[in-house]
Amino acid sequence: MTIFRNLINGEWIVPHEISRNVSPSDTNDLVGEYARATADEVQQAISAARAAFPAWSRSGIMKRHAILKKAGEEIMARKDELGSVLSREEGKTLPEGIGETVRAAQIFDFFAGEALRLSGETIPSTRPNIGVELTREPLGVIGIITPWNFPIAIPAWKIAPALCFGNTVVLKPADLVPASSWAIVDILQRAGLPAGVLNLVMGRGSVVGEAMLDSPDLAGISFTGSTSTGKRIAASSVEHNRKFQLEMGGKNPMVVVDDADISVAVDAAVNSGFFSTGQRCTASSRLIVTEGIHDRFVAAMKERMGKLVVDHALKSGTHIGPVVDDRQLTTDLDYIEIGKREGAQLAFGGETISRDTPGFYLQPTLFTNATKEMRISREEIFGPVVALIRVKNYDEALETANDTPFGLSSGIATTSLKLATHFKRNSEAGMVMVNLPTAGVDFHVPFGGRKKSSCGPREQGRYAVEFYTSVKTAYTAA
Ligand code: UN1
Repeated sequence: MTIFRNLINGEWIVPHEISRNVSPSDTNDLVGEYARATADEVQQAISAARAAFPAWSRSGIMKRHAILKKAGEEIMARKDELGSVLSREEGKTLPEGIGETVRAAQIFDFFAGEALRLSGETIPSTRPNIGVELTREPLGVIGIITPWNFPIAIPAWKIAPALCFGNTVVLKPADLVPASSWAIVDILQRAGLPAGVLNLVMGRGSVVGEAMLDSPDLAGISFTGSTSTGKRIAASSVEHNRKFQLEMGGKNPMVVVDDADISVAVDAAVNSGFFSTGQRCTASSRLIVTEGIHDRFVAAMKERMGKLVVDHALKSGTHIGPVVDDRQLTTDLDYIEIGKREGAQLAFGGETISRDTPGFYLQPTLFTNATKEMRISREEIFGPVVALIRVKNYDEALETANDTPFGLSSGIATTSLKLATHFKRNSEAGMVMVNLPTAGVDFHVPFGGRKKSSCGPREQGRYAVEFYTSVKTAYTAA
């Protein structure tokens, strides 16, 4: 079997260590064998990216535009194949895998355009006969560390803007899902990137991630993943005076008030609670429901949940694929036990299921009668496990929605313009959705949260320029 290698300075490197990329839908299905980088190789990758930076940063916008555009076109042309590899390695359903691949292609297309739209400002000085110019320049080498739950979209939305604005990159994808990152690196390399501009160091966080954090030569790190790793990245970045951008956990509330359209509310709650197996930092893991609609909403949720098919990610008709691996399944099951012990009522699910293939299948799970103090209402589980909290009225719902250390996204189901407007203004989240799932965002607008969810400038859309460039203020006496 081919071993997929790391890319350093334009060379595919013979590996010292290998990881087996196994499908969570079928643990007998080996997606591929992938290299694991050593700390030394990480240093070589960073040095290569440093050496490539001066020429790449001056390569001109047309070259960067052309490479990103070409890469986006190839990803789009191969969406079915890449989407299927993604679904095999991560476990989300095939339509979800293909959808995510299309999103990655659109992101490359968007940033191909952004390369051409980079602009600055000229401003009169406070002193006569002096001009002030503001320009944006790339930072240098960017370290990119990505999670397992969006194996192609998240690498795309970090790599594309980094390259677009003239930075060079060292990419470390999650050890669980290297195939999608390997594919985009291969595509970008063939699209014409000079050696060293983009380097791939697949492997373990404890080796590869740590070596990146310890390096004084990274000008910035963009990270999506757990809160604990995010804190480590922040601490090491302060030490090295390096820019950082962190997207971490969520415990996103979906408020359902008495006047909600019940089918809209159930659609939004089921989608954002259980699709992608609940493994999205934007998932609605708390449903906050007012008294007048509570019983009808719970009954409608249970009915819908009964129709959800949990099965192999590639099977047609599957709504929910497996949990990503045995460790995450253990975490989910531990939280289900915690919920029961805390006194919440298990209204649906809670059990693992067996299917034709050996995989990590778990029923979508709903707890009712949860309180806002319970751990299942406060801690991010990252699985298809949702806690429903009953409240008296909208005011209590808003207060409960905001009573969380996190602040990524939030949602409300209502037919009232007044409540929708009030919620949009007063929700303490970076992204607010009205009559929509809290997950499943557009690729061309800013993404990010508040409180413990995020740190640093927003990702995506035009706002991505904030992280990936530094502003220069130049004064000229005329
Ligand atoms: C989405 O909801 O469409 O890790 C994207 C995550 C987020 C991405 C969510 N950074 O789940």
